[in-house]
Amino acid sequence: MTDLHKQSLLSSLGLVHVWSLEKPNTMTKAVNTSLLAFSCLFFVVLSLFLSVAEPQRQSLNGKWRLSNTSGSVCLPAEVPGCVHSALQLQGFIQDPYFRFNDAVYRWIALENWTYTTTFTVSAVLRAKQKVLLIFEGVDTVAFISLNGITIGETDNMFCEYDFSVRDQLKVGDNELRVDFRSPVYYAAERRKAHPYRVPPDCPPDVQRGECHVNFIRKEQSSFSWDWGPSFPTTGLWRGVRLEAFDLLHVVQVSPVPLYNLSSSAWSVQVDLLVDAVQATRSHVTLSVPELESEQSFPLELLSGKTKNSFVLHINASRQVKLWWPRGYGDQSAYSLLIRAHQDGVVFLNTESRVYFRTVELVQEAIVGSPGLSFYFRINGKPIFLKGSNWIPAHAFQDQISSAVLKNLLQSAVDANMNALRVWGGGVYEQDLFYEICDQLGIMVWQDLMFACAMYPTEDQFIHTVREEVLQQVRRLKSHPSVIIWSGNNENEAALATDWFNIPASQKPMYVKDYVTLYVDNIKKLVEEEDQSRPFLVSSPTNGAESEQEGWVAANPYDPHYGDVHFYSYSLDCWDWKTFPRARFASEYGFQSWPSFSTLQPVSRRDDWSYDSSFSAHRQHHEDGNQQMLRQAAIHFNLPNSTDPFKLFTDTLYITQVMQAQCVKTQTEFYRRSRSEIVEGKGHTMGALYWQLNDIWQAPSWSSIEFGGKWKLLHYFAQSFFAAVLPVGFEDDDTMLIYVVSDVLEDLKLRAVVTVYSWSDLNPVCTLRSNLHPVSGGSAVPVFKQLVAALLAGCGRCTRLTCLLMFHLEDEGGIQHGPTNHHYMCSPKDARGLQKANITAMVQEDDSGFSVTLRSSSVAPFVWLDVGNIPGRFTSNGFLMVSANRTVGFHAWRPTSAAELSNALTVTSLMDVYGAG
Ligand code: BMA
Repeated sequence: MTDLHKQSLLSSLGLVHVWSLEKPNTMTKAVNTSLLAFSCLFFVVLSLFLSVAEPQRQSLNGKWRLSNTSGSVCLPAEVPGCVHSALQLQGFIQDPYFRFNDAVYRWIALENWTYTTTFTVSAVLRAKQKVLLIFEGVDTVAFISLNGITIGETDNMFCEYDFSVRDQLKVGDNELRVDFRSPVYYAAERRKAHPYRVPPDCPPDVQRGECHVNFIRKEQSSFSWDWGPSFPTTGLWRGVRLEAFDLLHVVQVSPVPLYNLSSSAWSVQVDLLVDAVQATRSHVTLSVPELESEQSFPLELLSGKTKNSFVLHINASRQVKLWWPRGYGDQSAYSLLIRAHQDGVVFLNTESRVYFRTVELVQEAIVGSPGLSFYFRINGKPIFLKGSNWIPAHAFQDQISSAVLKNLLQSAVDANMNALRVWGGGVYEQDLFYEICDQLGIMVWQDLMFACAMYPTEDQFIHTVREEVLQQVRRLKSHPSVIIWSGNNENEAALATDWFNIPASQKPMYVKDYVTLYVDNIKKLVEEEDQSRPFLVSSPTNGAESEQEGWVAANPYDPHYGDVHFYSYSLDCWDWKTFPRARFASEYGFQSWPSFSTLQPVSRRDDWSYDSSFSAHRQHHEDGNQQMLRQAAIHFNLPNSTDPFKLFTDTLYITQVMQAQCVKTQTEFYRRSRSEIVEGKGHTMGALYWQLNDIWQAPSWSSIEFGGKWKLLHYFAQSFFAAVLPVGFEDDDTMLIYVVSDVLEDLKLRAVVTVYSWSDLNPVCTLRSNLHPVSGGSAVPVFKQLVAALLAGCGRCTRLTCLLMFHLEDEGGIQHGPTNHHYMCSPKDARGLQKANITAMVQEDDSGFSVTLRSSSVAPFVWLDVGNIPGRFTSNGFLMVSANRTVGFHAWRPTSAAELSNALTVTSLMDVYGAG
């Protein structure tokens, strides 16, 4: 074995030590046995050496002990985990999501809790020069002691903590103890100690939550939100481990791509964060072998943590494959190798992934419009962001499995989304979330975790926030999916539009605090750490214009600038004129109820009515349940069954129908506004509706129910986010159809409009527009006709009797994009619309399950439901204008045609109104 072999063996093991062994003497035949003996000796020495030299990692995850202060509750608890999960798992409490248990179990967050574990340390580990005790996530305020000696405190759920504990460790058994303070009492105390009010003090009563969450750095929605319960968690929510080493420990490697426009050259900035036992000067070699790029740099380590930054220039003669958002190209990645050596001996050997892509947030003047543009250019291409907003997938983070994450993110791309905003009231998501987004090409708008509140700016708070931001930016900046940092959710708007009744005389003080936190600290820090993507101070904001106005614009919702959040529950959502023609719509939405199969496991029979105290309890948005019905009643007859259970499930259905149609109308309006300026407004380049997922089983703005079931809205999103989409709408008395194209190539398309009567499955007439050129990435009108002329030309049609179906075709008659529809009246006024008799047959063949439907008449909003059998249909909630239609079903667990058939119900609009 040569020195080289020894080195590569060690380096392949990730070892990091200078070492030497005598070279074997020249061998002769006569010493075959001694060679064998030597080899054995060599491996003994080597393994001895390995055991001494090898850095050691010891996980402290697994079963710990948990107790409250009084000692009245003692139980085993899993780490990572939280108190609620442990109590539930050990049978101390029922499912916290069941009925009113959020209120019943309020006491849990008012207690102080202690986690303890005993672990054994080996002599080898104890002999290391340095041992770090690392907590990957502590939720939240705690004292930590090891063998009775206090080693540190924590106050931020979003920070990783490490403590140097070699001297406190014993060979043999050690006791580690984490004493948590009640987050609710801690927050209240901090408020009391603060010289002035930092609003809001408490959430609205309807949220049934806890107060002063803005005084504690933990998931802000854990004290309740308008879609979520109050479960202020406590626990070790990420892993705990020991890292023992003699030379150094690599804390983090963060490569980010940089592109030099003038020289058209790529480089990779690599930050290497290392914890070293002693100061060392050496060299590090960075390479991207696939791009034949390699460079060496001096490496200087101090004792303790040092960040070294290097810029590796990529060989200009090699073609770099880019990372593209979904729909625009591949998500290419490269391996980056990092090796450090001294005197020819490798002592650091690690690998990371690097992706090449550029992001620009373009805010520039637009001809014919006051204000500034606001759109993302990725790899030089303007890209319309289509998607939604992400909230925590569970109140108890430890219960979010990788399968749940994968399923939700896959559901996002299956609905043709290319972007998600990780909303600022939740958590910085786990690594896996961003890894999946990288792979799927989902662009992430990453908020920092501040939402709907003012925040304190005292030293201790700023200090912990700075550490949080530094750590999170370093952790996430290598992900190409993250395309923007945004400082907070709605805090500029809250201040500008006075959500909290701040007296005018005090406003400057709050503005000063705002600027201190988000601009002077956070923005500065993020920009120092990461030059590879833009930073926006808030969402919504006027962006560059807000900056001009001292970071708090007079109207952060101004559609001429930045992004907009827009909610209106009382105006008719079918009327696109009620929506602001924003540059970028980062939030808008409507509530709906989840389906019965999602509610059933957390409710009882007496809860199954829209007026039950359960239905009121789960609704955390003031007047939400009535708001949904009022919006639905604008266009639909509300369910009127005399059977109370049917009335309940029909009502759940009608809220979903309302939500889907509202969000469809609004999203289509944004998408068709991408190329136009109308009355100075337009060039909309983003539509992210509120919200993708749910935290529990309750009414909310989500398109996916807790558990993963798609609501009607999510099926609609599949169509309204299609790359090529026909959008139909009326402007005064004119019917228009636009082609919205997100594809890069130019197309030539015509609209084909088929007029149907509500009373007949046979079309009344078909109209075809001329072929129109449609440039890649544009929205253009291709069909325009006065409604009266259109109806008259179609013989027996009136607004009340007919509806339009339309799609796009190219020269060769090939359809591009989905078929869409336009109602000329509210379905409740439609003449001739009958109750459809729909039969369904489930079959299984090689390609999976299919359901063949037969309808006796035109049926709007045909909804297939297989109860609690997890999976999704290929389409659902559709308008049926033909007698037959077949849809597929992707099951997420093994099932059978018989099981599906038994569970299947089919509902369409007219089933919920009428006798019975
Ligand atoms: C927005 C979000 C959330 C909220 C949603 C619905 O303001 O940022 O705070 O849940 O509206 O009200």
